[in-house]
Amino acid sequence: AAAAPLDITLVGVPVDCGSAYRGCLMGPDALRVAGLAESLSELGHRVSDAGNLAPDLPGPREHTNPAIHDLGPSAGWVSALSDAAFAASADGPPIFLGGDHLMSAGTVSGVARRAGKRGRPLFVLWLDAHTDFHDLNSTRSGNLHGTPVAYFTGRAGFEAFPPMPAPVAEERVAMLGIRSVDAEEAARIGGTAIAVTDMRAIDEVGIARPLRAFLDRVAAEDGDLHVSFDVDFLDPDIAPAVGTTVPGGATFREAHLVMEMLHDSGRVTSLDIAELNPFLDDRGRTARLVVDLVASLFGKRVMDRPTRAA
Ligand code: HAR
Ligand code: MN
Ligand code: MN
Ligand code: MN
Repeated sequence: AAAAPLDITLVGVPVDCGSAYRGCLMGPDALRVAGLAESLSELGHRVSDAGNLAPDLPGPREHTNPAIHDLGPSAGWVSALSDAAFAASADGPPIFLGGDHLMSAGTVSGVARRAGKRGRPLFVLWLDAHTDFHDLNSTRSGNLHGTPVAYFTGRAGFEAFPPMPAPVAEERVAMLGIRSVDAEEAARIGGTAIAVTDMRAIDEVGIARPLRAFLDRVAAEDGDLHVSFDVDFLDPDIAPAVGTTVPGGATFREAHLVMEMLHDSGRVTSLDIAELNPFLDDRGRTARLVVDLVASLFGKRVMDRPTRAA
């Protein structure tokens, strides 16, 4: 069956100051070149490309944690993204084309305001090798893409960022694919209500069961659902274009199954694509895989894939 047509807005977020590896600023254009808009249009959706966003003026640049770099520009991105995400989510689902994962501090800020305006609870599905649960005091790398989940769940330690307007409740956050967690993050996330499904759990019970449980909770509360897809969720053998590869990630079929189940849920109201670094790609294969996965999320079926025809 054809997917119900949606009004999808693409928002380019060429941020790469949250990462130690330069290159994520080319992510939005790589996704465009790989045919993102065309593949969504082919599914019957109305797609508009809002172009690339620019950061607001830098915020404070000094912090007592000497490891932190690019604090001012990072705060400027969060501020600009919060407004842009709120605006872009008015009529249909926005897709935010990153950009490193710092982007999600801003996108979730904006879509949380949108959900609040609709009178719905916001849920966040975090697809990532990493928990990104540092605050500005705990990060040892100083790479602020390791902090967005702590920020948008309203934890302390983000005085240099714009205030999170409507913090997401911990019990409405689920993570899938986790396999690299720093000690400070592990100690703190264990004391929260965030549902962390690591790769061992996926090995043991499969990826569908924890996702189904989470989607049932979104439906039970009639929630909005933001999906934050870090490309390093995928195994580096199939998705080499990320700076922080971690072996043992989601397979091609696990990733498509997640996207297909998300589509079937009918719940997804916004999407981030984070950490794609085209400078590290192998003739565009990671970008093309990501475009295919996004198509699955927006209604493309594996059985429709021409390469699968018998
Ligand atoms: N935990 C590590 C740090 O804080 C790495 C986290 C960031 N890496 C990512 N985000 N790609 O998911 O430096
Ligand atoms: Mn602004
Ligand atoms: Mn991440
Ligand atoms: Mn990651």
